[in-house]
Amino acid sequence: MNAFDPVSQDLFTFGLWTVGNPGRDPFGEPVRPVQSPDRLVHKLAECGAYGVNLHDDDLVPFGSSASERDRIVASFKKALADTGMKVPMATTNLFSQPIFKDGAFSSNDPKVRAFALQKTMRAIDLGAELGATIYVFWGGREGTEADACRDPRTAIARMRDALDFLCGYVKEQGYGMRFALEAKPNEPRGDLYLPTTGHMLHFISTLRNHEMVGVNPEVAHETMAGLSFVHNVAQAMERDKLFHIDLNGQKIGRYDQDLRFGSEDQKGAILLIRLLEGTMGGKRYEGPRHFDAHAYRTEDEAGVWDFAKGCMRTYKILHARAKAFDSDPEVMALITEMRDAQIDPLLHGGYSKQKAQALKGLSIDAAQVAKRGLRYERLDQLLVEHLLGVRS
Ligand code: DIG
Ligand code: MN
Ligand code: MN
Repeated sequence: MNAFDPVSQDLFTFGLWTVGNPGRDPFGEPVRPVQSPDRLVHKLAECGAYGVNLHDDDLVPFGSSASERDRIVASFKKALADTGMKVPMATTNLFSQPIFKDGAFSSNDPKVRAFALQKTMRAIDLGAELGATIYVFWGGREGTEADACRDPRTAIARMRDALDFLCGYVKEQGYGMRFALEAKPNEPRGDLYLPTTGHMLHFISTLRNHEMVGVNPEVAHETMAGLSFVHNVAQAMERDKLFHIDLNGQKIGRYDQDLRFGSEDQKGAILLIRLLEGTMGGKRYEGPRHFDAHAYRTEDEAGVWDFAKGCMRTYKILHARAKAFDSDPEVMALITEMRDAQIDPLLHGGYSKQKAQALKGLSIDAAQVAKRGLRYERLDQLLVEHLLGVRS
C-alpha cells in the first residue's frame, strides 16, 4: 500500500459520464467503446474510488420503459452492493435532448419547463433510491445566443420557480437531500445565466428554501470565467454553502477541457487543497471529492484508468505537500496574523460611537506603516519549493 493510494475515506468519486466518456467531441466521433455502468462501478472500485455519481440518462437511457428502467437499476444496485461503492450525488441531464435546445427551466415554452420538472422529479426519485443525499443542478442550456429572445429577469425568475418547486418536492418526499447549484459562464450556450459561483450564492439567497441549497463549484468553469477558483470556493465555505465540488484541470482561455485533476495549474490545486483539507486552519470540507473530468481523446480504456488513478494520486500527493507547507516553521512565521492590542478591539464586534471616536483619534504614521515589507516573495518561493518537493 503506497501512501498515495486512494482509500474510501478519501471520498473520491467519479461521474459515470467521466470514466464512461467514449471520447466524442464536437469535431470527432467516439474513440472508445461505451462501457456499461455496472462495469464502470467495478473498475472504479478497483481503482480505489469511494463512489460514483450519475445523471439520470447515464444509467437509464432516455426513453426507456418502466420495466427496462427497473431492470437496469436492479443490476446497478447489485454492482454497488458487490463493490461497496456509494452514490453520494445524482443529477439530471437537462442538456442533451433536443427538447432542451433553448433551455429547460428557463425555456420560453411552458411545455419544455413542465417536461424539465417532470424529468427532474423522476431523476430525484432515482437518486434517492440509490442513496444520493446531494442533488446537483447544472443549467447547461439555461442561456442564450440571441439575447433578445427573453428578458434575463424572466429567465432567472423561471429558474427560481423551478428550484422552489423542486425543494418543495424533496421536502414532501422526505428525501433529506440538499441541492448544489453548479455555475458555468458559457458553453454549450453563448452565455449561460448565473455564470459563476458568486452569482449562484446570491441567487440561492432569493430561494424560498435557501437553507437546503448550496453550490457545486467546478475548477474548469470558474477558470473559464477568469476567476480564482480558490476564492470562489472560500466564499462558499465561509457561508457553509460548499455542498459539493467538481475537481478537474483547465487551461485559461480554452473551452471546458475537464482535464485530469492537477494536470495544469498545480499551484492553484495545492492552494485549493489547503482550503478543502484544512491544513491552513479553519473548517475542512467534509463532502465528496468529485472528479468531473475525463481522459484525453487519445486514450484507450487503459488510459481511462490511468486518468482516474492520476486524479486521485495527484490529490493525495498535493495534500501531503500542503500539510508540509502549513507546518513549515518558516511559513508559519511569515503568515502568522498580525495583532495590535490597542487597535484589534476597535475592528471587531461591530459599530459603536466609542469605537468611531477612538478610530478617528488614532495617530497612525501612514508613511512608516507603508515601509514594512511583507516577505511574500519568500513565502511564495517556499510554496513553490514544497510543491516541487525540494522542501519537506
Ligand atoms: C458539467 O460540468 C456538469 C455536468 O457534467 C453535471 O451536470 C455536473 C455534475 O457534476 N457537472
Ligand atoms: Mn466542466
Ligand atoms: Mn461539473
